[in-house]
Amino acid sequence: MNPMQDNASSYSRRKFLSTAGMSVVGLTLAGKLLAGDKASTLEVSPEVSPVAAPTGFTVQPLDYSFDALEPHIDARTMEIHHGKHYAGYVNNLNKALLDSGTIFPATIEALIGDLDKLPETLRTTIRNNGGGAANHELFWNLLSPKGGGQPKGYLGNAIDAAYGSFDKFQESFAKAATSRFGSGWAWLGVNAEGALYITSTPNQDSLLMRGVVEQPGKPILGLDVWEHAYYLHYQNRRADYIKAFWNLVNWETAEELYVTATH
Ligand code: MN3
Repeated sequence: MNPMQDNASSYSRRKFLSTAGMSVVGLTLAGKLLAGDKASTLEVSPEVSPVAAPTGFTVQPLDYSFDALEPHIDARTMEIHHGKHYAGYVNNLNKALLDSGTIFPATIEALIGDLDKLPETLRTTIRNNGGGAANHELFWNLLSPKGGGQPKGYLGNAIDAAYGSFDKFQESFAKAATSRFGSGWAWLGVNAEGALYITSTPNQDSLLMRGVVEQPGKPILGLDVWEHAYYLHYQNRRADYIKAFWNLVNWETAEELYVTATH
């Protein structure tokens, strides 16, 4: 089987499963609300329940096992990172939206792209937890036990054109990742003009956050440089973790993101 095709179809399948998963959660929550309301004795069949928008985002499963990225990222780190940190962002995001009675948008990306539209009291919570959820979902999809090597196709050409060579691109990206003080992310993004750029953001800020980050755009490649992403195995050696990251990059996913962002 052509590995590129395999990868693309598994990415689409994951997206579909995630959308399907959201409506299941929506129905479950709607059912619970009805069950808790004593005035209502209506029995609503989930099949005919008119739930249009999702009322809860799901924790997306990894499509590889926790130990699949070893020796570059260890199993225990992946287990805690996915099961505690990432799941925590999703759960906190859902709680903030439910508690405030905010209507759930179709996607987390839509929500964090327009933080200005949210009530001021919600903005920081959604910025941190919506950003955390979206950034990690992207990150999981950009890692693969079969990853590494160099980008080909449109993205490979664009990287060569913008940075001179893949090696020089890696150097610039690693510099952004190393010099991000404290917790944050290093990014390769595409701006409104369709040009590639390398940057980093603090905390869980996403390139999608217009009016918030210095250089908004669409993320193509992201690297989590929070200590929770590497400390168990690498301790303070962030540079070694960044070096190991190149063995895991799923360039087919990055190509898909680049083509979607620029065509
Ligand atoms: Mn993280």
